[in-house]
Amino acid sequence: MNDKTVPTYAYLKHPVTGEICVYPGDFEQKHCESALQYKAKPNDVFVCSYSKCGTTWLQNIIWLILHKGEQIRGDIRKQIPMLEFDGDEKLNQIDDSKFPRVVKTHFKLKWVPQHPKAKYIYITRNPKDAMVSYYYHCKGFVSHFDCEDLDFNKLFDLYVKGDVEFWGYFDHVTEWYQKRNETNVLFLLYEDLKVDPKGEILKIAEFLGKNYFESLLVENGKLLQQVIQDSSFSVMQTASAELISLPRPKSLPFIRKGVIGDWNNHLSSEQSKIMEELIKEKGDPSGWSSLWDKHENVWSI
Ligand code: PPS
Repeated sequence: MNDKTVPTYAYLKHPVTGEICVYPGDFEQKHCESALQYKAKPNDVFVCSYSKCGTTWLQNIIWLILHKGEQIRGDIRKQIPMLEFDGDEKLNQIDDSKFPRVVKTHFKLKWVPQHPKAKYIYITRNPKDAMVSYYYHCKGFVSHFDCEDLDFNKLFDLYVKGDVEFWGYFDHVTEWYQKRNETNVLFLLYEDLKVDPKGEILKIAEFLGKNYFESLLVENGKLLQQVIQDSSFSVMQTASAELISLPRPKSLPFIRKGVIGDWNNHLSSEQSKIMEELIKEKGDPSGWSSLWDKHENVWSI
């Protein structure tokens, strides 16, 4: 019988290289193989992240910008498929003749299909908060992880070792951070989006294309205000159950708390220190460890 105090994972194999990718436990080899067949198209927009770093928020913002303020209706995965779960067939069913196809993925960089004209928007978040959010993620998605009695401390140990989905946060961020200056990559912080949604939304629109940027500003920035409002935490939390149709307990909404620093309520001082050492070890060589220096409230207790 599975140990219900830790998440269950599926170890799926790259059909060519034989490398292993860690998926939530209820996924099968066919999902991984289908994902790897997808060929990126020139006008695709990839929303890339490690889990729980603000992906859904970013997806919603991109959608609102591309669709001139028209909201996502129903399950977000129907409009914005997830590469590793929905695969080649579902992605190719999306009609991209009017609007670019938007693709969500948590895959490590080298598994993400590349096209020189496609756009890649990466979002990250401080790993202490991402870990806490991941705890509630696993607790809420019993069908994926089969861990009704999830133990926070055990999950923490797995998280810092990278023994969690998609091989963990730390290498994921390192690889994407090194790619951040390429012209078709935009690298964002969850915390920047929290502090300055207007500035970050304009930055995203500019990256998507001059026409999107300009249309946000016409009529005194009417569309910009609408995008800010419809991607706000309160609006998205109200729509949470509709956006994410996979069942979750009512007490654990997918759009949960949406704050900076919730780790203060969960991590022991020893766990906090372990994270800090890891951030230094993994983030100092490429420089991503200083990403949050401008946000005093991220690390303060
Ligand atoms: S997933 O499952 O990996 O795609 O999750 P992801 O969307 O990356 O991250 C979920 C966390 O993002 C928070 N969230 C938001 N915060 C602020 N504003 C808005 N609009 C918003 N939308 C989603 C969500 O609440 C999760 O964070 P926590 O800390 O658990 O609340």
